[in-house]
Amino acid sequence: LLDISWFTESMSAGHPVQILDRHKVQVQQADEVEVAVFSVPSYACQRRTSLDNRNTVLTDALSLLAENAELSDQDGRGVAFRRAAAVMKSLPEPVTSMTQLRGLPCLGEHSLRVIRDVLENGASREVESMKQSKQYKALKVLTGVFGVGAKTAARWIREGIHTLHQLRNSGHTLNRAQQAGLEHYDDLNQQVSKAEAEAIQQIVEEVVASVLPGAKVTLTGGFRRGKLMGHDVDFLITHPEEGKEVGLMSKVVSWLESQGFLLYQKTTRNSYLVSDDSPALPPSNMDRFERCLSIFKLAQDQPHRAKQLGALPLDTAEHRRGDSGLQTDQDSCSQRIQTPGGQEDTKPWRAVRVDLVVSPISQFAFAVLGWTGSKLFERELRRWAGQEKAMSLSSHALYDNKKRKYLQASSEEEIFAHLDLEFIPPSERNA
Ligand code: DCT
Ligand code: MG
Repeated sequence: LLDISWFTESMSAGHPVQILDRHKVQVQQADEVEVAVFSVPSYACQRRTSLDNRNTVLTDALSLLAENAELSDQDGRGVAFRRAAAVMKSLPEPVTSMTQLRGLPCLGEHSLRVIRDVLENGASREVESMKQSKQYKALKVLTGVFGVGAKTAARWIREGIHTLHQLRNSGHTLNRAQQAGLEHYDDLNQQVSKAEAEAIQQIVEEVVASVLPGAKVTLTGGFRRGKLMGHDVDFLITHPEEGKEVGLMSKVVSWLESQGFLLYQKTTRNSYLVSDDSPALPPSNMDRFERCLSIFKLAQDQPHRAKQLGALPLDTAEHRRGDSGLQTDQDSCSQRIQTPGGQEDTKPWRAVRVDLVVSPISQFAFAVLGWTGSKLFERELRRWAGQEKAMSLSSHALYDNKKRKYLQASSEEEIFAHLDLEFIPPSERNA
């Protein structure tokens, strides 16, 4: 359970060692001061990481360095800082001294330097000066526009564009996503609450039930891991009968569009085929499902309405529809969400990023595992599968490279078992 060999050899040097729990051992040192020394397994998918982070100052610093590396198109450095931050997130207690970190995995020289600075000075000088840098500020502002990635932002910065005002006046032709991103910039850079996510879930469930009875909607992403806030809302839709889900996305999107719920949407088709002789893995695990990236128009009082709705008995569907404002009649719907007088600050709706994904039931367990996150937890699951088990994991399938066959699973638990991993519930995948 605990790998403390490094520790007993290098540190305890004859002092009594007491195992406290899975991630901590206590050493009685010669001077009688007790220090908790942490021990964690090296892959994030072997660890339980709840939302109760005891080291937020350290993880915020490391996460900012990770973000800056990703925004600067340095993914390798980004992953290294993400891994270091994830190790700190999994620790059961606040770190108070560098000795406690001896032998922990994923802490490179640079991360250790940052941690030391925070422990000794309360903040990392490198992180503080990065936050103030013109380059970082411009990257944050520009990639904050939906549809703008690190490469585009870097190109604009090289042309001297650092602000939204400069972007608007640059004469650049923006694509449809970027135009919507600029238009709804403030809303999309404001966090989405759990109540707002639930309100959108209610709308999505209603439309899915009406176009394909029996289809199931699952809230995935950060909200499934128990987060109270997120940058978007992620849904996975399936039907218990294989094949029934075909054509579902276009019907759902048409309905939402006709009711004025979508400010922007882009749907991509399912292009994944399981072939008999090869794993047929997509280049990324994200892009082979039928998927709709959208910007939802959510009425501001929708969370409140959703709560009221939830309290009503099931047999009042007719009544519910009238009460909730989820009319199937276009006029009444658009009336409800139109801006009276067109004043921005009083607009009774907000824009929210919503991702809809449709999966056939045969791939559902892999899809729900792949879409629950966190991003690092997913990356580590795939790395574990490849490096430790000679398997290829995606959000469609698991392929055993030695046995040369796909391993079937109808639940997340079965996938963890195939991978020889202890099951980690969604609320403990917050790496
Ligand atoms: N995902 C992944 N790899 C990516 C992008 C996403 O594995 N490159 C998975 C993990 C999380 C899930 O998809 C949803 O993605 P996000 O919405 O970006 O993540 P989140 O955890 O839901 O974050 P937030 O709460 O901020 O929305
Ligand atoms: Mg999300």
